[in-house]
Amino acid sequence: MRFLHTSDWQIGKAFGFADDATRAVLHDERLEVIGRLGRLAQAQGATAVLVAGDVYDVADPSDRTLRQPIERMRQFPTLEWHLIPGNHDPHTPNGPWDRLQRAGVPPNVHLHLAPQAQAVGDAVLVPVVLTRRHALGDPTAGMDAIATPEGAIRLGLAHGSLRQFGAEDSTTHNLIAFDRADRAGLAYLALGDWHGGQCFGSGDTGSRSWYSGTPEVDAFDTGGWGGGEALLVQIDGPRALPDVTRHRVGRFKWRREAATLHSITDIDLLETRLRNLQPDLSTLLVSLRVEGALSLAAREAYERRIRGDAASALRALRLDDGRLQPEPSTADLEAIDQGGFVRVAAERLARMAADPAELRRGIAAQALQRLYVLHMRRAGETEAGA
Ligand SMILES: [Mn+2]
Repeated sequence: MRFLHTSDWQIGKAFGFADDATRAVLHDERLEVIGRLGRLAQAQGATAVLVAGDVYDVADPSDRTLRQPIERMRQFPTLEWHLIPGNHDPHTPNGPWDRLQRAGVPPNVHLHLAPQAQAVGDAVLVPVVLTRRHALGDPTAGMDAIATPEGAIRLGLAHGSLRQFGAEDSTTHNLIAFDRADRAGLAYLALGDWHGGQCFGSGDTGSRSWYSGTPEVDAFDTGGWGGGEALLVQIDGPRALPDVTRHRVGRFKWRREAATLHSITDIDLLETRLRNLQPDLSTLLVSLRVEGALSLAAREAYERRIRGDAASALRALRLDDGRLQPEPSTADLEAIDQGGFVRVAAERLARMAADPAELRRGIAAQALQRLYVLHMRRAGETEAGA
């Protein structure tokens, strides 16, 4: 028995931090990766793809969003795709799965909406169906009692958080018993919910519980060994240990970065670091946290080279620079005005921007920076005209 395990496609995810063009690309790539999964399965001789929940990001996708992944799967008629609902898209009355059932799906797409065993190749699939976002109790508890023919390879398919010893967290829902694979006599438990891949179980029983992670990363923190992968699983018998290989299918990489800036040199180093994160920056999204203090001249360089140039080189740059403080130098203030009322105003704004008790501190800093940029621009024009 040879199959592909994937989960958490999160079709229709909104990506609120990104601009419209980027959002469209990220949405589209979540569909494109279905094609890569299909081609990988075919190339590796797998006949089935198990999708462990959260196909959709929301419980009420538009009709187009609902149909899009189904149409992608239709394009692989020799592959059997097996889907279960997840916590983002539980099986509720008139929910996405009801709508799909009413509209009909291609014969190679199987919606598992009841906890009933079903033959899949040489194995038997034992699915778990979430009917609400947060299940009370262990959603996989019923698996143990689902009967399958004697000697069958039992494949579990479920969505939720594996309960780890000593890590009981009351805020985590859909908790799955750590030893469910053993208790339910599963050769393999295909899990979804965690967007980074991980495997559990060891010793005599080996690793039978696996999270594939999302095939196309959708956040800056995915945990585990990260997302962007699918698992190719080979099982030779009901109690044989699964032979699992990780395959990269994702296109975009997501990274967190942080920097402390005090000078133009720091900005140089940050720009170089961002540009060297990977060869193809157009497939990289960065969440950058910046703190420190910059002169008005250095801030101008920061705006141009980090918020401008580097952000344009990347697929997306999410900047958190609220803690980057202005530190106007004497040279900055001289550049604005040698004396007179503009200089007086600049110095007042500088004092306000430096005062932690000043409510309009942020506005003062912005106004001072704008004053500086305007004066530098005017100085440049005067020079060019002279
Ligand atoms: Mn998910």
